Amino acid sequence: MKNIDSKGHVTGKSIYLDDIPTLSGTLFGVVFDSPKAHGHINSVDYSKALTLPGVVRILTHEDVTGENQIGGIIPDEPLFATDEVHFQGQPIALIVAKSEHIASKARKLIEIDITEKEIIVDPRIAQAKGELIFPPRTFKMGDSQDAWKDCKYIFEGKADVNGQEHLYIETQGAYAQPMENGNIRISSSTQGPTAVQRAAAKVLNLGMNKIEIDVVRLGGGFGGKEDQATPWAIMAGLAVQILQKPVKVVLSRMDDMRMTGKRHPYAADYKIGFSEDHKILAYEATFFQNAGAAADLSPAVMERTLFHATNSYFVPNVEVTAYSCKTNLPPNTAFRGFGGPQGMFVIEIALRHAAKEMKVSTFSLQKKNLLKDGDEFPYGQIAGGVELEKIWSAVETKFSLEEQEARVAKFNKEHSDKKKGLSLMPITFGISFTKTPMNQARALVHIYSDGSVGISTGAVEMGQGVNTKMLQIAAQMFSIDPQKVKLESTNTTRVSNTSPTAASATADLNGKALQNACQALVMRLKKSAANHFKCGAGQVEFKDEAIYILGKDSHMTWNQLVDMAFLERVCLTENGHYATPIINFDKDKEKGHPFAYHVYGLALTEVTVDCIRGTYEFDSVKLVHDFGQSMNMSVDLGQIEGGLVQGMGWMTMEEISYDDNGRLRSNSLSTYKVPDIYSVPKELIVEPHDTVGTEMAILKSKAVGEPPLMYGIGAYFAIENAVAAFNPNYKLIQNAPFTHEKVLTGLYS
Ligand code: MTE
Ligand code: LUZ
Ligand code: MOS
Repeated sequence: MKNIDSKGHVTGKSIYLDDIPTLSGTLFGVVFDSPKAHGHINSVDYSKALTLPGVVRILTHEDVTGENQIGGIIPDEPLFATDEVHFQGQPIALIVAKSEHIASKARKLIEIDITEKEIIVDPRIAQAKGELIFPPRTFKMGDSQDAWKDCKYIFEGKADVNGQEHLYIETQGAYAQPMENGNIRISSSTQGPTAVQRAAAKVLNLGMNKIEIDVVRLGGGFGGKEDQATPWAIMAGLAVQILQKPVKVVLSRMDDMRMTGKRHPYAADYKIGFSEDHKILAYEATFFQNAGAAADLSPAVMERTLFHATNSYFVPNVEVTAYSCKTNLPPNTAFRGFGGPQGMFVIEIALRHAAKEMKVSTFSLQKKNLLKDGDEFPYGQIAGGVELEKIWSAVETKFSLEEQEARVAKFNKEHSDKKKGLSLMPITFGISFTKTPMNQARALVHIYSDGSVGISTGAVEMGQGVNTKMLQIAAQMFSIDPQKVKLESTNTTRVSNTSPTAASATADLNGKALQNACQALVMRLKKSAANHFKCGAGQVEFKDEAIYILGKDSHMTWNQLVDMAFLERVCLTENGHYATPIINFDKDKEKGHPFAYHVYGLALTEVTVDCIRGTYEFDSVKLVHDFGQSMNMSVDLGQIEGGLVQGMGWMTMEEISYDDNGRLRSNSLSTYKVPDIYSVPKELIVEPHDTVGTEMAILKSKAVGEPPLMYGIGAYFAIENAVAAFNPNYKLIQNAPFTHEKVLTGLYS
């Protein structure tokens, strides 16, 4: 089954926030934000802006009817700055006008006087000064301090990895409308409708029941709308509450890039020790997470860095500590992989470092230390269904690894101006929200009296194809034509208290809730059929819209059965609930079983570096991925391809740059380079790993949203190997992304 959105997308008929027809009288909001990264606001003069014809009102913290607070995990982030600003781009006011153009013009007329304070942009400096968002955490297994004495080889170093701009095609935005009795309806481009609803209720001093959030789909989220879709929706809601007019707030690209947080940059220290036979005996790391000026999702992101600090390797003695460092940057947030990629990058750096010093191939170190079934993760979960060794041999044989290595070596011998590099990047990614209570979902199913079906879940479609998967599940459960099923928008009045669409777990959680709802309806309808045919409900079967009794076609159709049940006054609506079993995590002990399962895979990357120019092209990425039993291979392949290229962009060309004053220099698409079709590897092969899958995944089809991003880390190491092939004196730079400038430096220093 094809993605149900493909036609709408290519014909331009799919509806995004900005396609919702505006009601007459709609007003438009533009955010006035801080021009300084840290300081005390002495005064703001709105008088000139207010006199501009068409400006209706300028809302500030003084207009907030409830609490001026939007922090989700820690209440440390005001909706509008009061007397202090903590990052450039921090919202101070919302200019509401008759058009966006007028509001933008008015913004230039606002005068602000700020006394600047010390600006910190470096997480190590923040940590040294004790500027932390919350106390550090440590995951520990075995005794690394004691293990150093048993190590034949020990290596220490530093690794840095930059952030990443989400660059969803659809920028942040919301459209709010007044309803009767003070109720407000907000269409929001959010991954977390309930997060928006909860925060809006707090700021507007209303019950959550008075605020309805509706989401049709997003033009991409990638984590950037898990938490950070909230302020714009609340601003629109607040303007509605005060002005009783529909209000739309959609950020321009540059406003979006300046005001919103990104993937967290990390700095790290590591120490790794090996036995004589190259087994990792101990690993220690300290992570300095650049959180920005407020917590946002940083505590959860930091936790996942610790969860994935040993990537796909078994290490008996581990001690990893992370600091969430408060800096004067926009609060950084969720981004595909959610801190996991940063943790994995550091141990891959450590392995590369060790391989260089030990004069062995990185591949041999990686392979020798792969996680096996029954191994314990530093957080206490016992690894199950580990497929890494099988996947490794699959890559060796399916892609003739030795031949490829020989071919690359030959090429490098024969060429002096171009060099090729290879890398292998294994991934192990835990599926579930690491905060156990978030692993629950609900679905609402209506069977209409004509036999058609409408389903609502808490899942938000953002391009990942979750709606297609939901529709497939309902059609399969009822054994009806998918054309008969309609997917409703994600709406808090139909499905409440939802977890955000995140953690790659959306299809699992919402799909299983949907299965439960459908199952209850199937049982009810079977009972009606059994009464009619005077048989047991267990003898009734649904097959291709026909009702079978004891394996024989009864000549009653699905539509007829539904109609009959309706006339019998059977309830044709059901709400399904699902909560992931087994999982748990004890934060005091930092031990538990947080993940329903893990996703495994291995990517083989080949790059050619132009050693005159410092440029590079990716010849191929060939990977073996553990889909379980994919329920929709075309959707899942799309996720692998997109995730991989997004990860490659992060590791190669995407370079977020803030100056020492906290000003974003990479503030538009002319200064922030992202992968395009030419960046895609010339050859891209995705081989599904042959496996049975797990019952914890929906229809045994494992979560696929985030894991493939981490294959992109292989791009960094492939480039590095090519550079090292050119320059025997190459010193490891240990700093991603590996931009062309860094390649040139590496080649000629
Ligand atoms: N794919 C597309 N096309 N657009 C997106 O915004 N977000 C990613 C991933 N794939 C994203 C995407 C992220 S960050 C996550 S967590 C998952 O999709 C969320 O959806 P899922 O839980 O249904 O996999
Ligand atoms: N969001 C979240 C996530 O709140 N918790 C998580 O564990 C998570 N993991 C990945 C992506 N988003
Ligand atoms: Mo994805 S970072 O969980 O939105």
